[in-house]
Amino acid sequence: MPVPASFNAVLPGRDAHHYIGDVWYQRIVQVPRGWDGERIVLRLDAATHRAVVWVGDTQVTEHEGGYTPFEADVTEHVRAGEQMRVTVVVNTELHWHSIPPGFVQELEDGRLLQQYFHDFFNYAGLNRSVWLHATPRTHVSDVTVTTAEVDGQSSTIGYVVAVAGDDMHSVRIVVRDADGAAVARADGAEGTARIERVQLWRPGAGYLYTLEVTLLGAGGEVVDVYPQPFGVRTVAVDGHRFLINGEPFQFTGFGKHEDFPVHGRGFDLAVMVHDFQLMLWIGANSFRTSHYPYDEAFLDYADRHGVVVIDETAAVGLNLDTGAGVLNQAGPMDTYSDTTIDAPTQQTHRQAIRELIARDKNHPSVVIWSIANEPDTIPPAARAYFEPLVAETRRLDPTRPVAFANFMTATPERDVISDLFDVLLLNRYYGWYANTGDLITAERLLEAELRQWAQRGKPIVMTEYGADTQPGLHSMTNEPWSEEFQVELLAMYHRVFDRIDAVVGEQIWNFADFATRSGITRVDGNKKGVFTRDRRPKASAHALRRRWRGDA
Ligand code: GCB
Repeated sequence: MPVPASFNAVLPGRDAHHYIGDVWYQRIVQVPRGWDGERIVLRLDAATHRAVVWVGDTQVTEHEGGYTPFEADVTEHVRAGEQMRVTVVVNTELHWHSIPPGFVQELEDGRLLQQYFHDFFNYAGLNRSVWLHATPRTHVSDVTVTTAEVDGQSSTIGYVVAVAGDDMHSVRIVVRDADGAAVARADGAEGTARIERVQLWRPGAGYLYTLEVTLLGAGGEVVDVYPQPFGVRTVAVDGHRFLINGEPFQFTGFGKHEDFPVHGRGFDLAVMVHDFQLMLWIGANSFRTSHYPYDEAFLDYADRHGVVVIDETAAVGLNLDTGAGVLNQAGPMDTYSDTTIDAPTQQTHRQAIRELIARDKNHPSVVIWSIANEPDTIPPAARAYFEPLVAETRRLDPTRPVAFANFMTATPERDVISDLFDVLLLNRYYGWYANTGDLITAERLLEAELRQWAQRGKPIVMTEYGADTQPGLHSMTNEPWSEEFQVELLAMYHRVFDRIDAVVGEQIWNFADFATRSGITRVDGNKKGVFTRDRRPKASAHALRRRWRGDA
C-alpha cells in the first residue's frame, strides 16, 4: 500500500471502499549507519483514526485521533546500520468517544456499516507521511515563538525553548531574516528578542524570520541546532473588525478538503501546490482547514505565501439534530447524553485541541482556532460541553481568537454558546437547503439573520454558503444544480455581505467537489465546489475571480 494514501481510495471495489476495522501496514527499513549514537525517532504525521505501532516485536507507541502527528523514540529497539521492521495497525472506526464521532451499526446480515454525522467520506489509513529521523540525544524538543508587540519600526518577540536529554547545556538564540542575516540574539531557554526595522508577515506577503536555536554543551560545543521559521504579526478583534497588524482584514476564499481522486485524503504535494495556485488565480486570500487539521505542508506553504488560515479541529458532526434519516433510527436522539456525546468525547476533543495548538502554534498564517464545525449548540448541555474547551484553548494560546462554525438552525435566539467566542463563523444555506431556488426570499432571510448577529458586536465570517452544481448543466431559469444558479446564489450572498459592515469574510463551500458517503442528495459526492474534483473551473470560478481580483 502506498503511503501517504487512503487505502479505501486506492483499492478497487466496494468491500475495500467500505471496509471497517483494522488495517495493517508493515515494512522493513534500513537504519542509516551514520546514526550510531543518535536518538532515533519514528514519526507518523497522522494515522486515521487511531494506531498502534511496533518496531520488531515491541510496541513503541499508540495514538488516538486521525489528523495530528505522534512519534516514538525507538533508539533502544534499533541499531544503526541494521534493518528494522515497522508495523502499524490503523483502525478506521468512529465511535461516540472519537473525534469526529460516529458509531458502527451491525446490519441484519451481520455486515458492519460505519455511521457518522459529517459530510465527507471516511477515508482512512496512513494519509500522511511516516518518517524515520535522528536527533542528538540531548536535543531541542519544542520551540514557541510569539509576537509580543510591534511598535513602529521594531518588534519584540517572545520565545520558549524546551530541551530533552541529560547533558548539561545552555541555549543560544539567533534571529535571522529571510536572507539569513542575524538581526537579533538572546541567551537562555526563555526570553525576548528585539527586531529593529522589522518586516511584518502580511496577508499576501508572507515574510518569515528564522529563530535559530543552538544548544551548547558544557565545553561550549554545539549539541543541537533547530531552525524554527516564524512571522512577526499581530491578530486582534476590535468590535466588528478583524485586525491583522492593526489593519482590518477581509477574508476571501473557501472551506476546503484534503480530497482528490485515487489518493482519497492522502497528502499529495502537487495537488496541494496546484490548489494554492488556483486560490491565487481566483483571488482567495484565505481558507479554513475544514473539517480537520491538514498536513503541515499546507501551513508551511501558507506561511511563505501570506495565505491566511482558519485552523480547525476534527470536531465535526457533534450534532444529531442536522436532519432526519442520518442515523437510520426511528426516534430523535440527544446530541449530549450518556450514550452519545459525553464526558469521554469531550476529553478526546480537549486532546485534539491540545495537539492542534502544539503542532500549529508557530504558524503566522493561522489567525483563528476553530474548535468545532456545526456542533449542536441549541441545548443547554452544549454550554457545559464547550465552556471548558474554550477556556483550554485560550490557556494554551492567548494570542489567537477562538471560534467555531455555527450551524444554520442555531440562530441568534437559539444558540447558547456564541458569546464564549471572539469571532462568529456562520455556515448558511439560504437558497439551497432552505428556500431552495428562491433567491428573493433567501436574500431577505439571510440579511435579517446577519443583522441580528451583527448586534453582538463581533466580526462575522461566513465560513460556508453555496449550492451543489453539476458542471455542464445550464439553465435559462437559474434552476438549482445549474452553473447559472451557483453564480446567482453566490452573487446574492455577496450583495448582502456588502451591505453589512460586521461581515468581514466570505469563504465559499467548497473550493472543489469532494467525496462523501452515498445519499440521495449526493450525486458522486458533494458538488458545491467552485472547481470540480479534478480542479476544472465551473462558471462561478470566473465570477469569483472578477469579484476578488477585480482586474480579471
Ligand atoms: C455543512 C457542513 C459541510 C457540508 C455542507 C453541505 O454545513 O459543514 O461539511 O459539506 O454543509 O454541503 O451540506
